[in-house]
Amino acid sequence: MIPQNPHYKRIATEEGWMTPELMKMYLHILENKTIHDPGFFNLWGFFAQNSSPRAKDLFARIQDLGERRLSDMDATGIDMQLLMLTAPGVQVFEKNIAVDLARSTNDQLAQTIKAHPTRFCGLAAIAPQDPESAAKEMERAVHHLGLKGALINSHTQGEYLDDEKFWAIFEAAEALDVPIYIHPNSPSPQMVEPYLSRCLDAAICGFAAETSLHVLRLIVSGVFDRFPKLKIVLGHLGEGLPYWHYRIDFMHAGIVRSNRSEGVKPLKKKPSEYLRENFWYTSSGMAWEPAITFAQKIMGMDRVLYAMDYPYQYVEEEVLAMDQLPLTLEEKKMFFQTNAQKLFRLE
Ligand code: 1DF
Ligand code: MN
Repeated sequence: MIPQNPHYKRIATEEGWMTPELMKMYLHILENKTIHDPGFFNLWGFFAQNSSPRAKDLFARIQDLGERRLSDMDATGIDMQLLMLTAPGVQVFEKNIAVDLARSTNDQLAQTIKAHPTRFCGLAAIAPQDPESAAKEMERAVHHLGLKGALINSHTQGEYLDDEKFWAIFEAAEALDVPIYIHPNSPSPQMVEPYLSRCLDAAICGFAAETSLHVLRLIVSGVFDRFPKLKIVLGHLGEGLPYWHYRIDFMHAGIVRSNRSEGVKPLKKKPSEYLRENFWYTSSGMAWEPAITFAQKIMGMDRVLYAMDYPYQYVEEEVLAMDQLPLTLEEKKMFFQTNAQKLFRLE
């Protein structure tokens, strides 16, 4: 049992959940091989079907929105979780099924939050397969369910959001002034192959490769010139991107100058300026002082937020280590509490 911190609330901002109904649907895919997505099979073949203690434990925890989760939060000193439907959410399903499932899971999430409003808040699942419906669902979730933004688990069946057919989603997020959390997914079918045989496709590396690729596609496409107020949240301290700002800026400028690719047009700003102005990073799975300090230095103190990534990363003493970060009390409060309250407009 880790006591609450007297100086700040600890809000964890990338916390996974799913319904038993969704788990059944994943099992159906696994058993009947109804989709082509090797990353999905490797990830959920483990968590849904493996008999190791880690998989069994996760299987139970991820589906619980009641006593077990609350007692786990108490045990690890977490005051509040920002809940998001675990990856890949509804994005692996056929369009109409995904649209319905996003609605029904968002309704269930809203019920959970209503039952424990001081412990839970959440983001809406949306189905990018149907961008217009996704935009409408985001609006419904924010205006009628009290959810704080939307979640997209990187690629949708191998497609990336830099394709303009998806931009109704960004238009809605900008108009509602709510963030979109781009959570990792396994690398798309086009890129996953060499990751598989060494089990590098999931959280060890593939997630960050896939998600950072997605973000760079977005930036280079000019989406932030079209939607300059768009707010994007990334986990895992920005999926490696903070380390790359300098090189991305240098190389992008060269590609533009030499007119090297049809897919690269001049932008109003440098890539790193969008990363600093349109993005927020959470510390999910990266409870590591040098990396957090570096991300804060690159992004600013007000853009790095605490996350645990429950139940995938469930480390009891993690918050105690984070309480010891080399920050002033005011900065620690920003990291654990007020940055999240501002970005997600929590009460
Ligand atoms: C894993 C990690 C799985 C994260 C996740 O969702 C996830 C994992 C399926 O360890 O396989 O959200 N994560 O964000 O690091
Ligand atoms: Mn996660």
